Amino acid sequence: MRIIETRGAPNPRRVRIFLAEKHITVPFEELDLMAGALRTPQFTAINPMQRVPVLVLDDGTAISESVAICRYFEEVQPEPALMGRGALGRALVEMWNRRVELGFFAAVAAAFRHLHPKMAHLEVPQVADWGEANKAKVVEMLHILDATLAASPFIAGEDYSIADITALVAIDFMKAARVDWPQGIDNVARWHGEVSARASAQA
Ligand SMILES: N[C@@H](CCC(=O)N[C@@H](CS)C(=O)NCC(=O)O)C(=O)O
Repeated sequence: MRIIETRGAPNPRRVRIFLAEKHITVPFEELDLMAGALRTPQFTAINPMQRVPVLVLDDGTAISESVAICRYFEEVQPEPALMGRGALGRALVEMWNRRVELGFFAAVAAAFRHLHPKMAHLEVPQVADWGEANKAKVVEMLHILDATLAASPFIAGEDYSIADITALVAIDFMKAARVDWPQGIDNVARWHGEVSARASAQA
């Protein structure tokens, strides 16, 4: 088993944090996405989406999509539960992770991909207006997260979950995406300090 990744990229970091929380060790293989290493025929055969991370099992089965990789490890090793407990808990974690991933992480990524000059060769066409529009979506979602975190310690409730991992990685990627930290999100700041202090955040 191995995970193919690019160390500095945000989606692989989601999986590394998830694994660190579960104390699971998996060997990593580094490919440089900025140098075009995901566009080769060899890698395309592993993941036709040409994206990392990819978990490659010993029988050659390739699992891409960060949440699918996390789901695999959650099933293999349920504790500590990072994707909720019971019908209600799992539904709430899924709801929040999808909100954070589709409404927040994707917006940060779009701002980065459509505005950063170093992404011009990978994001074709780069649409600057779309990048700018997504900066506003990032700020909007941060205020939604702030209201949530006013009422609970973690995004999906009482327990740390994959939704916190997705949000942490997205927030930390705001710097590269050149999205400024807005005023008035003190609850997000409190939560960010706490989740950043967990050992897994260094993974
Ligand atoms: N939905 C995928 C997204 C994966 C993704 O976009 N990965 C980025 C790195 S963070 C990538 O491989 N980019 C390569 C490229 O844009 O060519 C997931 O959840 O894993």
